[in-house]
Amino acid sequence: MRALLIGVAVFLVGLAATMAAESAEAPTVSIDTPSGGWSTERIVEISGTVSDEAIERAVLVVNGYERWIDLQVGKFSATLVVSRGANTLEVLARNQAGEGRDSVSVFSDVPAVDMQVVLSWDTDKTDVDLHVTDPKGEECYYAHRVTKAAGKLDLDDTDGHGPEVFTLTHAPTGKYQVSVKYYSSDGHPQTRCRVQVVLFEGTNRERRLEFFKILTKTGDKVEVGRFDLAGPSRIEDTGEVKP
Ligand SMILES: [Ca+2]
Repeated sequence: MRALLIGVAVFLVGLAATMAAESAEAPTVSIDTPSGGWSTERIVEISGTVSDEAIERAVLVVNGYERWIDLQVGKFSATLVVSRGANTLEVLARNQAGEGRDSVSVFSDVPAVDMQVVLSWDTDKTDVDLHVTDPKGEECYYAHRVTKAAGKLDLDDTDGHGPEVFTLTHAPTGKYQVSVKYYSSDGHPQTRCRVQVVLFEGTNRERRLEFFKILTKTGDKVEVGRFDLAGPSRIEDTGEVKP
C-alpha cells in the first residue's frame, strides 16, 4: 500500500513537472547551416536549434517535400539532397503554444544530370540500400558504385533516414528498375521508404516520379518502381510495383 502511495505521489510530481515544462511560448527555430547562398555540393548538411528542448521532432521541407527530423535537446542535424538551381530549405517545429519556422535559400551549382534517384526512409539507426539497374542489366549499389554508363551512387547511408543518391549524367534509353534492400532494421518493425526520381532536371523534358514502399523484414530486397526512357521525348512510368 505504502509503495503504491509513493508510486502515485511520484507520478503526480512527474505530471506537475511535465505541465510546468510545457512552454508558454511558441518555439523559435534557427537554421545554423547552410547559411544560404551558393553551394557546389549535391548533398548538404542542415543543422540548427529549436528553443523548446522538449520537442522531439520537427518537419524539414525541401523544395516542398516534407520529412521528419529528430531533435536532440533542441538540436537538429540532417543530410539532404539539393536540386540544381534555387532551393528552399525550411524547418518547422510545434508545441502547444504554436509554431516556429526558419528557412534558407541555397542556389546549387551542381552539374546537370539526366537522372537523379534519391532514397530516404523514416527510421533512425537503420540501413536501407538503393539499387538501380540500367537497361543493360548493370546494377549500381553500395558494393558497385560506378557503372559502365557512368551511373554513380554518391553515398551509402547506414544509420538512418538516408539519403542515398544515384546520378547518371547521360542516361541511355531503355528500361530502368529501382529496388531497395532492408539491410539492417535495428529492431524497428518496419520502415517506410521513399524514392524520388528526377529526369532531365531543368530542361523542357523534366519529369518527376515518386515511389513508396514499406519494408518489414531485415534482408528483404524489393522492387519499388521502374520507368522507361523510351526515346528523346517519351518517358513511361510503369508505377509502383506490387510485392
Ligand atoms: Ca545503406
